[in-house]
Amino acid sequence: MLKLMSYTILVGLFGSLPLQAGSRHNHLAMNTSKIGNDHQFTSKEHAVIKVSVIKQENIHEKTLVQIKLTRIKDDQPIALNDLKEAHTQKVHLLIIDDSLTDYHHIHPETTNKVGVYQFEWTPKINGNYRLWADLLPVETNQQQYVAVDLIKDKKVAEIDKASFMQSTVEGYTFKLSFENENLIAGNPVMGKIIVTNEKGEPVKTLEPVMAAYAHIVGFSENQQSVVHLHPMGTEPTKKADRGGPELEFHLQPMSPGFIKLFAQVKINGKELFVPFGINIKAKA
Ligand SMILES: [Cu+2]
Repeated sequence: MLKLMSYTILVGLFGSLPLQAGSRHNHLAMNTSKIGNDHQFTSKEHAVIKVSVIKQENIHEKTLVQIKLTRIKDDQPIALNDLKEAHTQKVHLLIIDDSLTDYHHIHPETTNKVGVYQFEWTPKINGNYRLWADLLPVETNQQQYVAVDLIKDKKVAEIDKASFMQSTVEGYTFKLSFENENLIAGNPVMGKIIVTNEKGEPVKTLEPVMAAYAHIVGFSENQQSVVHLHPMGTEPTKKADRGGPELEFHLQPMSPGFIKLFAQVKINGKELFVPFGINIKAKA
């Protein structure tokens, strides 16, 4: 069976598995400092772009946000030409509230100012929110994640740290399992999500979302790291391609604690965000 790996990189929290030939996307992590020189990893030291929020304005129910991407070393604005496309987009924004329940994946648009990008969104919770920019700078060709607080004036929320391995969204059930029941910091593990419909039948009609059958994003409880990974196996290349019912992926959590995972999938033309909660134990 052909296994193209799609990968992970988490900084701090997650690490990456040894790379297989054919890995096509590096996803990022933050916060890594001691993970080594594997080119799949990125870390704060390797980050060359920073993000700042320059404007937030309420327009009816929505909030218009403008962010600025600048080069860390000389403060020069980052234009689209300075970024490579990763999964069909040059700028992925991952936004999460501090209870880790309201996740948004947004692609901002350019504005007439170089380096300034904007989007509209509506937070579902009256809480604090952090924005992670997931970028692939031309300069380094290494994916990097940088974070900025979007909303920070609210009372700090509690995180429900209970593990949950099954979620039902829009009538579809998603069951998460790992080859080892105990998830240990530092140990790579193979995970699997199985999708079934209301009748319990396997769902084989996962549609491509940004050139993958799923985008699995994980946030650590301390809000210091993020992971963005994709299922292994052949990725969709055209609109009519379909995947499922199994999505297999590798995860290597680097730190103990709670991680909230969201699988973003598309079924019947509708994008679903499927939450899971996992707890990572410290290495004995
Ligand atoms: Cu993705």
